[in-house]
Amino acid sequence: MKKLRTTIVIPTYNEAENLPKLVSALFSLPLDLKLLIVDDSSPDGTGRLADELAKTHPGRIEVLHRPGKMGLRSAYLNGFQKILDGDAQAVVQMDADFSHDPAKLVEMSELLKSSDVVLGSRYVPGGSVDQKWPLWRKWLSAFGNFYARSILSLPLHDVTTGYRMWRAGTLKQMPFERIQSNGYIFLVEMIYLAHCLEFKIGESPIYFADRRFGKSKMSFKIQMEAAIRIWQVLWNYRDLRKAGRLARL
Ligand SMILES: Nc1nc2c(ncn2[C@@H]2O[C@H](COP(=O)(O)OP(=O)(O)OP(=O)(O)O)[C@@H](O)[C@H]2O)c(=O)[nH]1
Ligand SMILES: [Mg+2]
Repeated sequence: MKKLRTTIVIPTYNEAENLPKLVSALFSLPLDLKLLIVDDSSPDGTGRLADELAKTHPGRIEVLHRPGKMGLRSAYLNGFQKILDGDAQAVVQMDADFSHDPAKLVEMSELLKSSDVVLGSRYVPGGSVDQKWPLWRKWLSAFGNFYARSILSLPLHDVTTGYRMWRAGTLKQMPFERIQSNGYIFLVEMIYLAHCLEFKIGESPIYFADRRFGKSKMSFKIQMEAAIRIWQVLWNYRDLRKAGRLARL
């Protein structure tokens, strides 16, 4: 079976210690992979490192340099815009800090054969989070998920995971201009939009490891903000819920 031409979008902010190791772990996989690194002028020099890696892997790594820290939402939307004109058949969203195990991409590619998008899920049987994760973080992640999927009536288990594999054709049908929220909620909003447009969403179990190197950017404030914004997402797509697929025409 011919391998899917897959491009991985990796947003980076201060991931100099992780990036070289992540690149070699990815290119050692039995998959047809290209990488697009979206770096926001990381003070630790991740951008320069990415350029060097691109030189050593000609045609397989591209780097998008952005002037300053602009958040996850625009990092991914800028990345998608750049990729979707190309010949990628599948597009992956993944963090650079080894929280997402590269080896899982093989299983996710398998499930993508019968799905429009596959989530790397911590909350399906076989999925789990790092035991070393502080209790507040475990609790917040599990509750945040329960909260989001209940309010949005999403028949899924892990709606905040940042590890996803999309069919390029599915992403091309997503009205990105309607997506407003940033950070965590951006991830929830994207999968909610895919659900409202009736795309087939699969969940593949993953083990979410705590960040290997570098400082955590997670905070209680970010989570509280997310809890409030969920209602806005519900309101923003009320038309799609009503009209279902028709709304896309
Ligand atoms: N380009 C870009 N990348 C970002 C930005 N914020 C985070 N990232 C990257 O997005 C990915 C996810 O961010 P993380 O900091 O790992 O978020 P997290 O997993 O919720 O929290 P920690 O791992 O505990 O910090 C990582 O690869 C980050 O380097 C940003 O503003 N711009
Ligand atoms: Mg992380």
